[in-house]
Amino acid sequence: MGLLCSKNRRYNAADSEENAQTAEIERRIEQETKAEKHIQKLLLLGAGESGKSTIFKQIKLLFQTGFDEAELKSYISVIHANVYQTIKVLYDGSKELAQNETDSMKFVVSSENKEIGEKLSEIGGRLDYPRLTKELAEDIETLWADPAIQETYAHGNELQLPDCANYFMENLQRLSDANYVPTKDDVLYARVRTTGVVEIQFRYDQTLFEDEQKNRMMETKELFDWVLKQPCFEKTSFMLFLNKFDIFEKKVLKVPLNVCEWFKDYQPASTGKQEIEHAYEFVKKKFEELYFQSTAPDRVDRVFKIYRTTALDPKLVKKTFKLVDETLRRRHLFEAGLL
Ligand SMILES: Nc1nc2c(ncn2[C@@H]2O[C@H](COP(=O)(O)OP(=O)(O)OP(=O)(O)O)[C@@H](O)[C@H]2O)c(=O)[nH]1
Ligand SMILES: [Mg+2]
Repeated sequence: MGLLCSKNRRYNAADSEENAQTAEIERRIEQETKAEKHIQKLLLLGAGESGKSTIFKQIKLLFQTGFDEAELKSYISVIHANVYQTIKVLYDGSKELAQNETDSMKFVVSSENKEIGEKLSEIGGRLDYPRLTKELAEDIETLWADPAIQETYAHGNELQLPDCANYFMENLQRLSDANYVPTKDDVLYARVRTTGVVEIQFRYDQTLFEDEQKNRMMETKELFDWVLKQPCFEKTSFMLFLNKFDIFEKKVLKVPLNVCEWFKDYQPASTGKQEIEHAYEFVKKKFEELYFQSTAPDRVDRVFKIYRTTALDPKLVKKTFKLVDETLRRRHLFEAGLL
């Protein structure tokens, strides 16, 4: 924040001074880039399923080598696994909802689809999944179209349903082709749990896969607060990505933000796009407050910025990373005494 103040002060100064300054910064950036002196290290921390791996994939696609055919093909088994996991969660979920929900009948799968459901649920529980054949894909399509499964899907936040569910269910024919090669989008949607990485989330009405009692947003809050206080991150800049904005903007109009304990003082102000902005600004402010609880406002050795992202959207990721890069380079020059 201090950095921004400093930048603004200079921008208020005479134009010529500003131009000379900008030219000098650009010259230095170019020089450093050529000398590869300016290497930014990025550590992505976030709760499970928040989109860390997806951001890394986008970086690879946008700024690095992309994926060759062999790499694309290596995702086939993961994508097929996602299909089986999805249909199992939905079928098992429908049985559970049929027992517990008040309006239970709407979750009961039609008798002719029950057999398909049992078979697919068994496959989905295996450690090794078979390759997705045309026959299996047709079974899955039939079950997916069952009204009870669609009702269950609408209750997805109560189940541990992967976000890629709808996308893969809509593409079953292509996915089961004998010569199937995943597309870039398929790879971005593919969901594989990364191990060994500390697990941010923008989900306020879901519990954690790891702990079903724990709300995902509360987990994120605690994680962020913890990270901010760690001595090893004392001088680290924080770029907070509030990811899955696409899901947030749909959800916020249906599920009030105040279902989450941290947001219980939230009051909806309007409808449509304005309400989305209002809700987003509220969440953003909560994270800013949290940040300033552990960082004095006049600190200039730590930068904190918040971005709304949709990791699946290459244009948005590209734009965000350009802004992040610019911020970090400025910080670097600030430290070097040039700003
Ligand atoms: N709709 C939507 N889906 C997303 C977004 N970002 C990621 N996903 C999907 O969410 C799922 C989980 O994303 P990952 O990148 O695997 O999450 P992660 O943080 O690496 O998860 P762990 O490795 O388990 O900690 C994948 O199916 C992604 O395609 C987003 O911005 N919008
Ligand atoms: Mg991951």
